Amino acid sequence: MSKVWGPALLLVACLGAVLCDNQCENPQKDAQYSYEHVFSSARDKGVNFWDLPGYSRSVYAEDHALLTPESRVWAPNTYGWHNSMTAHLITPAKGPHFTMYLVQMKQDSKASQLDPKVERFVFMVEGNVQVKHDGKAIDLAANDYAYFPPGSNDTLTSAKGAGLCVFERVYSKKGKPAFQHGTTDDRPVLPVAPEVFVLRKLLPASDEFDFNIHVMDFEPGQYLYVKEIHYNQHGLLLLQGQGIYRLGNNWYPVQAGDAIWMPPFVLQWYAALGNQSSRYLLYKDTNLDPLLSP
Ligand code: UGY
Ligand code: MN
Repeated sequence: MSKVWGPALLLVACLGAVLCDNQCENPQKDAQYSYEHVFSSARDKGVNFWDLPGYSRSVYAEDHALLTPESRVWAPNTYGWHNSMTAHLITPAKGPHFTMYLVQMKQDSKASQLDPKVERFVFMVEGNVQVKHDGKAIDLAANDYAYFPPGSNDTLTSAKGAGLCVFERVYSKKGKPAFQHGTTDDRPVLPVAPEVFVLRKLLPASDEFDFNIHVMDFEPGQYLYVKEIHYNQHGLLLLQGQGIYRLGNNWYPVQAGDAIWMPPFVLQWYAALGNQSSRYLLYKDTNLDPLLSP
């Protein structure tokens, strides 16, 4: 460098430094970039859509619905659930004759007295509740259940909190179904051949009951043999596992926590996938004359 250019360049650099201290700074100089998603191995396994703004797997169509956890709307103390939050997933608003909803009971919470026309089934997902039936206290924990017939005066309280899945409907028969309670895995496994899943029914199959709650277990790779179409209605909660649920001509990837509404005659089929067994809870109306019943 010549003797003239050296000092001149130094002067320009110093001037620049002084001026740009306030005015010429690159506004993005301090921006934090993170490009780890471009080549991350996690991306090869699939994008985690869970928190993507505006994205939901939920679908509410004319002939079926898939209700995934990110679209649950929780309401406080709905219809007499005291100190509790409820998220209704299925109601008669879209045609079903039953409701299916989740309840988060907090500390020192209780359920309402039932409308005398309504029967209620409660499945325990987590936590503890106490039922008082005919003066007797019954403690329920995960996988336990209780059925309250129409006109029941029994109470249901939780001292420390609980998570429940509840099914209710207006009783539609002339019988006198009795209070029931128990533990899912104590119920007998019923024959289903040529199906391969494990089936338990939580209520008696006797004629006075107008619905039942099935618990169905599939090992990964097992699937429904019958691609079912039937007049019965279903409300389903996937308690564990993942797989593909076919509803009409839609094949939905599903995972634990997802709920499904199946009205009469929707084509339905399930295949369990992944590395964990699938278990789902399924409302099904039963013992009803399809000609005379809604
Ligand atoms: O009993 C049922 O209707 C039952 N197999 N349906 C279902 O799993 N979608
Ligand atoms: Mn079915």
